[in-house]
Amino acid sequence: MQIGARLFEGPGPFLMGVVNVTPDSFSDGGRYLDPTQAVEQAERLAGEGADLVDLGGESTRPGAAPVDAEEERRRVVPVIERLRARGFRLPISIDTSKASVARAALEAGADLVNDVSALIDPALATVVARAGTPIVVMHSRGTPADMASRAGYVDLLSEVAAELRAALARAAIWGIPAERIILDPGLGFAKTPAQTVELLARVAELKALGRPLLVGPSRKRFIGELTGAPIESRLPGTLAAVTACVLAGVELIRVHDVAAARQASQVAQALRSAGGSPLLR
Ligand code: HH2
Repeated sequence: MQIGARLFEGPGPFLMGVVNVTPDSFSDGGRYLDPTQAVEQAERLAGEGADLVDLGGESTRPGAAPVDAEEERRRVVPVIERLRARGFRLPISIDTSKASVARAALEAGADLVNDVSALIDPALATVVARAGTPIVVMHSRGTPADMASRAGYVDLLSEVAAELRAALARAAIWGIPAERIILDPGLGFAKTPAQTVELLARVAELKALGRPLLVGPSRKRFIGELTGAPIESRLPGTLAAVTACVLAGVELIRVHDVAAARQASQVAQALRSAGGSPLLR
């Protein structure tokens, strides 16, 4: 898939480095709210081996306070403009569910949209369809305010797959061809920690949807539930999850700690190429 000036082809895995330009993101809130710090962090992640970066101006953690579009634009657009002015060479993804933020970010130099709302807004779809960029369509239910109460599934895997398939159908109607869509099971979004573990363990089944997969396990609550580790100490658990993603054939992995994830993914990819993954049999 062409994303910006780069071609993402082959088995990957490609690493998406996270830069949250927010005061309240669950693991790095407040650290990169200042545009200078956000720019430095994006450049640091590029130096660590990120293949693309994901900029977000609104936290999506459960119960996060909504941010209006103007404030979200004010947070992310200057960062994109500065990165492009400085010759930043990686594709930039804009993590937003708001059409006006996506439009402004794409105009400022972003290359793709990361939509954590499972593409429910036709206005956002129209922006992406007109721009002709790729989009990440992530599975979720409801909003960060109510998603925790919507984690009722009879058959988790088939319901997530069916809801992603429905999002692909909406995208087609709204003018976004399947070739431009990356699918994401949405770890932790309208899922309990136990459901998140099941989804990660069975993520290879979602390859039947026929699109590249992106998975975001980084520092998430299921790791804390399994290990008791606080957010700032979840890197080892994150790397175990990154390894599982690579062995399952996931193409893109969204992480905060790119250098460490790069090493884990290189080893996991070597194991996978050597034919040793039972997940693939
Ligand atoms: N997870 C988060 C945010 N955006 N996008 C995709 N496609 N997949 C994910 O799993 C995903 C995502 C949550 O993590 P983070 O950005 O660190 O936190 P916050 O939402 O609090 O800013």
